[in-house]
Amino acid sequence: MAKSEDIQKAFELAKAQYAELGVDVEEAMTKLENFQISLHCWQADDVGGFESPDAGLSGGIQATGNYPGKARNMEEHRKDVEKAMDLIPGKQRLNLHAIYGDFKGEVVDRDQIETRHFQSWIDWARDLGIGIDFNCTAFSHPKADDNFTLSHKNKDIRDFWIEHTKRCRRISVDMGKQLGTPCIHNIWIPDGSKDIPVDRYTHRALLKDSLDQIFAEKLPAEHLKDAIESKLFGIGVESMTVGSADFYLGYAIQNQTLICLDSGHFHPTEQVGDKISACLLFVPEILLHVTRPVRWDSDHVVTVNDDTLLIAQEIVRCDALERVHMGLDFFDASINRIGAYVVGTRAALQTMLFALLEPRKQLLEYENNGQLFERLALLELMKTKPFGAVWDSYCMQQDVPVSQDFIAEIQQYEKDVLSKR
Ligand code: RNT
Ligand code: ZN
Repeated sequence: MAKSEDIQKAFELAKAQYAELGVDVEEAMTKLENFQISLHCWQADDVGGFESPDAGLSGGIQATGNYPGKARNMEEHRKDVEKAMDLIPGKQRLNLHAIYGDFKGEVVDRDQIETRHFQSWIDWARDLGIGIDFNCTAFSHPKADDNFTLSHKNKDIRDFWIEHTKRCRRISVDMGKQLGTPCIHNIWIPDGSKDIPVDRYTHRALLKDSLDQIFAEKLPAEHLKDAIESKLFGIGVESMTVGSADFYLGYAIQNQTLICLDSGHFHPTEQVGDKISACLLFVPEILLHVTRPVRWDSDHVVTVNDDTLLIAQEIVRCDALERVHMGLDFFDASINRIGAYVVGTRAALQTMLFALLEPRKQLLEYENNGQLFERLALLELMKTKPFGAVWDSYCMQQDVPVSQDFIAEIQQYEKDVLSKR
């Protein structure tokens, strides 16, 4: 167990070192506390959901691994998410997918869902004092079997998904209203084709028309924020994705929706961090799906790496903590799933804290004076500063396990709960 006096002592020393560089550590910690990450519900059960026990995952996404202890029902799922949240400093939101409704054994098709199917989630969130974000689910369904949904050439299929998405937006409004914090509804669809199509244009025109129909219903902005998520490719959808980056950025700018940038949805040499300042000039707000693409869109657990750091740094450097919403989007079934949640979310928060501890004034001065060696030197120096002491103190202040202590807690949970499933 880490000793609280030692943590406090180390923190005081750290604070002084940062102060020397003009960094106010307490202010950074307060800003971090107000920055809420949206925890994706789908890490708990490999994007399974509660529609039917044996529904397979489709849409070109995949959770690999078969680690024992996966949540099999809503009760286990909530317990796992609560456990993860208990081990992460600060408050998080929950990011729900439509397939996670509380259907109570009833078969409810996607074009039939209503707020009542999510009421128990809203009540659960209210009890925890957290907000909810929401997603329509346009995959893992017979009407998405050929990987076309909102851009399908068959009008009946398109209409089915339009109806589903319209309902999801209305449910989002109820979530936002009841919980007193706007719900971000994100649209991601798998639409695309494995081999080279000869008619991309019609699919994209159809997607545009479907979105126009969906957004034609004006809903209160104080309860709902609309986001749309682009992608480069998926498994089995390698040659063309209808909702590409150009498509959705164009749509988001024209319609002033949020754009959702997923770290795994671009060419590996592109950096999502670089896109933040560009998008902020043209769309009102940004949603992020932070994940770790290892060689492809593999959705590994987030770690503190250069890509995640640049995202955090750009949010802070653009002074956009209120305009950029961070959701996570990894699903690793090969390790303890609660451990994955905790490591990934803590890592995302750590990158934010690291960015908030940057000596901004000095760095800017160097840059504006053309003192570029000095800028590089200071950026490198920051990597040697006692960041860990501030992080530990933050965890202690937030009443969550400090340093390595969360590892034992997850092992205990595995022993007591997960291994009995
Ligand atoms: C898929 C997208 C999408 C999904 C979730 C489950 O490539 O990233 O956001 O991961 O909706
Ligand atoms: Zn995503």
